[in-house]
Amino acid sequence: MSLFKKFFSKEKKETLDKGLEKTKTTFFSKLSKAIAGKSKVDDLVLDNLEEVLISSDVGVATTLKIIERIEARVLKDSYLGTDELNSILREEIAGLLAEINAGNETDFTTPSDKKPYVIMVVGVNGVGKTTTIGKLASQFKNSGKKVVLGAADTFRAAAIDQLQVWADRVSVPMVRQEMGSDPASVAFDTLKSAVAQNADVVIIDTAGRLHNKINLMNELTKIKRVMEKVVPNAPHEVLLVLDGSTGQNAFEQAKQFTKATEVTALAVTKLDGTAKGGVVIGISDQFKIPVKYIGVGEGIDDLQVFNKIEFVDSFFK
Ligand SMILES: Nc1nc2c(ncn2[C@@H]2O[C@H](COP(=O)(O)OP(=O)(O)OP(=O)(O)O)[C@@H](O)[C@H]2O)c(=O)[nH]1
Ligand SMILES: [Mg+2]
Repeated sequence: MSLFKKFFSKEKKETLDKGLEKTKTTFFSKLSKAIAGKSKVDDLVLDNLEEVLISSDVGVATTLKIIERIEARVLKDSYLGTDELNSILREEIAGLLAEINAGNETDFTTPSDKKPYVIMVVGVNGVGKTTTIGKLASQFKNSGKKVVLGAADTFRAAAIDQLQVWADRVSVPMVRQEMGSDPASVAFDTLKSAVAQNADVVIIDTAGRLHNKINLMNELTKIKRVMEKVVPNAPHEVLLVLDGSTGQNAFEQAKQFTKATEVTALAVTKLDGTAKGGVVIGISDQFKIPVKYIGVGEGIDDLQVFNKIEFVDSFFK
């Protein structure tokens, strides 16, 4: 590994540590209350631990899995001290995530055999789609990729301008039309332009809010269909953005979206400033769709490729 890369890994780690600070402080203070006055991991401690995990937005199903694993260890070892609980939890959570066939990447990359690689970004309003696109564009550009953005959220004029601000900031071209124009037509133009420019990556912003949910899903389907006409198999990635600070709500959105449209990757944003960061563990465990990115701040560099080992390391540091 080059020195340069090491330097950035360290930066990445610091950003992640800082981003997860609130989640960690809250979690470990609850945990210490849960084991106060107890030296042995017994049923009561396990009950309390279950409550701590659930209230930390890890999700019921994933919490039960973790508790079962610890229960099995208690049975096997017959005595487990509460002073070991931290490291046991760490091992069990790491073990659970290790079984998932995702979260192994560390760098921002796109497959070079798909050119342009088309990413369509979806999610309900306010979750951080446009911001995530800006951050992604910056990362891809830094890694030498030619990026084109498409402003297919034509529902609000401000949405187009907001993406334009990011495009200017990152210095990448953006394709836009008037507010109210057909989003599928914007997507079509964007792909045409990307092909003409020999671009490597296209990222398409979409509306999070329409008159109703059915309209929204129909629109997403239409955008997808039109893109395929320009680039076969596009979009290669449908990235669902979830607001991590909404905890269980993020789970619900993931369920609803994945039912209605084909989602291939997840981004969980706003993990900074929330105590609900445990949601990433639950979402990783419960959805077959991989968590690919996490948002840990509003800044341009505050998007990270989700890596489960780094995440657990930072959580239990
Ligand atoms: N703290 C923090 N804020 C974030 C993060 N990601 C996005 N935001 C903020 O969340 C707010 C909404 O982000 P947008 O990118 O506009 O969300 P959107 O999904 O495009 O919203 P609509 O266009 O209304 O559908 C903005 O104020 C962002 O700065 C993050 O990782 N951390
Ligand atoms: Mg937006």
